[in-house]
Amino acid sequence: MDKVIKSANEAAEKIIEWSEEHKIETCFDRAQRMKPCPIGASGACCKICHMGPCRLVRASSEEETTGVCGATVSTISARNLLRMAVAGSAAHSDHARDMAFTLLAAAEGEAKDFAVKDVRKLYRVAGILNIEFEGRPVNDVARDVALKLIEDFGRQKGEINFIKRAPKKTIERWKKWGIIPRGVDREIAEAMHRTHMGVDHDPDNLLLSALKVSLADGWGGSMISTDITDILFGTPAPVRSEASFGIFKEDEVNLVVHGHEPSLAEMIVDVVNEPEMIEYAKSKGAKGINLGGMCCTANEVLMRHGIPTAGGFTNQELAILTGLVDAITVDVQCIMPSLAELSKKFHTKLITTSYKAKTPGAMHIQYDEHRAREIAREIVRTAIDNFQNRKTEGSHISDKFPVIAGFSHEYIEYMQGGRWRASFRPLNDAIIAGRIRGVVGLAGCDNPRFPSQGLHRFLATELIKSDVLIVSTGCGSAACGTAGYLTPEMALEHAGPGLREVCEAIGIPPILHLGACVDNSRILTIVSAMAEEGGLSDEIGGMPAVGIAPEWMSEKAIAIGCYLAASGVPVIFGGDSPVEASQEVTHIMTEVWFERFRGAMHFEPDPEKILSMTLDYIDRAREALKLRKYEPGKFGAERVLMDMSTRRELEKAAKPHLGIY
Ligand code: SF4
Ligand code: MSK
Repeated sequence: MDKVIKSANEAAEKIIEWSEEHKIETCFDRAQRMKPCPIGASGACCKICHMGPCRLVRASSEEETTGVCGATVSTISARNLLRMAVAGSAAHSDHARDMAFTLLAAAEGEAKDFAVKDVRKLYRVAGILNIEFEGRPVNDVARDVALKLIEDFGRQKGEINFIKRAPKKTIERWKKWGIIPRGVDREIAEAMHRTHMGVDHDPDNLLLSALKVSLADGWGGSMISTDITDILFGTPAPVRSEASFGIFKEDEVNLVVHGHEPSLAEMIVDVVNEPEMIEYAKSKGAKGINLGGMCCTANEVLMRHGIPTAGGFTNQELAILTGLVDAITVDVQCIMPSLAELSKKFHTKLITTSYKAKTPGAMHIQYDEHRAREIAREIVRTAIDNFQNRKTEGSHISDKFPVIAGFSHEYIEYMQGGRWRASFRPLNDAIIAGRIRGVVGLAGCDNPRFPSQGLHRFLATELIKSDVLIVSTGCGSAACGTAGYLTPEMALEHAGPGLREVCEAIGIPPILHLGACVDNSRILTIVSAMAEEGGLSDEIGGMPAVGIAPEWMSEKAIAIGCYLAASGVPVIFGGDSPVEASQEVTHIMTEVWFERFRGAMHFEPDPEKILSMTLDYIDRAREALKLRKYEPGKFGAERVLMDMSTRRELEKAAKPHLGIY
């Protein structure tokens, strides 16, 4: 029998083989054993009341089956999708709320370990919120920004503040279809009400609600989180680091930060560099303290500090299987409960830190932003104390790859013209000229139901070959990083001729790492800036841009897909469709949404088809915009991009975080 490839990541595959030899179970084994229920998987199962669960399996092709209450399969699958969008929006937005309260506590002097790091970004956001900032103390501005954004979560009427960052035409479409969100809390509550038994039965209406709640996430929750994180911890600018399991060191204390909320992780970055802490590690026989990241907390500290990443979602168990992790500290989201039992098989301490996210069998150290440094020190000491318990067993892997990360909206703007001419003009011009065919957001999770990370790798390689610039986030970035794709050399070796020229001129990789999954909001502001710059579409819809989540698994991915689709970006998800049971729902999410918003949400299990659909969307958008037909190696005239040395000459004074935009 042919060997089943469980991960396309060679280092991950070696660890999986080691786990099989040692009879230690991972998500890859469970994914093989636990086949999805075909009724639930296609969206045809309803369990929202106790007359059910109702499984809408047709007795024959003519017969329309309904639930006990009479709900059709279209109602049920739309309702299920809406509930996924609600949960995803809640997760991102609750994370954002914690960030807003941390900013408030820092501004009021209550969280003494934190302070505003990027004053320029604070002023930029204050300007958007119509908050006076000139001549005022930084903390006063920060407090007003925090309070105004906190208000947005519970806004009962009107519009959330950041909606106005979208192009006018995009907003008009939202107005026409009644999906401009109020506060995300209200939209979540209303959507849960609508999906309660016996309320909203109209699939189209339910799906509009999915768009509305997701817009509250994208332009509210997630965007708030991204902006506040930049304000507090610095707006990312390119940093060099490393990715994969080889980041762990045999002779140092290995501590991993995992999850999504970066404030504790930020403090841990600080604490592991304290001389007393390093001395303490040495007193326990280690040469030092090695901090690594996992999933999106990794992306946050990679983007801002160059902390290496062990990879994305499906790498979390495998990190423990190396036997080298002395402690793994987790905050919220995408944390496998299996880590508790697995870590007991090694010496690893699993430390939960949020009252919202506990796991039986884990050690709990409650995080509190008012005592951040003290708690971070306790965690780091716990890891150090555990170093001596390290056993020699484990699948030690030395593979690691260089990565360049840190492409914020602001840096992308800066890299195209420097401090004084920062703009999106060169990118638009390169697209107009056909040097860049289009832009793809390659995002979303990695998933053990595929040879994990393989779809990300396949699409990344094929798209850049076709001169498509990729912006990546979340575990999509991790999949690319652990494959060695996040380097400028990737452009030289694999990119098509036009994209290669652009990357060479600016000195960037063809895949730009934008951050965590919450930072998909950066895609919204980037495409809005492209629309504002002119020469392409005057709204987000109609841009030669597509979103892909080839290995998605999380409800957050559904919320992201919905807010991108509502904003005008066609999105293609990999794997089987969770609304497959209803042709009507599928039709609404693809054709009807495209007609109304110029965005859509497809589910397509065949990777080759994902690729051809993506290129087709891009080429059709180019045609509609009357841009020259894309032909590899043939470009029209465009402005000359400034190369790195010219730009450096021009702005020797520009400093990361304070001077890049
Ligand atoms: Fe069944 Fe209707 Fe209850 Fe859903 S709401 S479980 S379809 S009876
Ligand atoms: S961590 S939501 S597996 S991207 Fe953001 Fe990765 Fe998906 Fe979680």
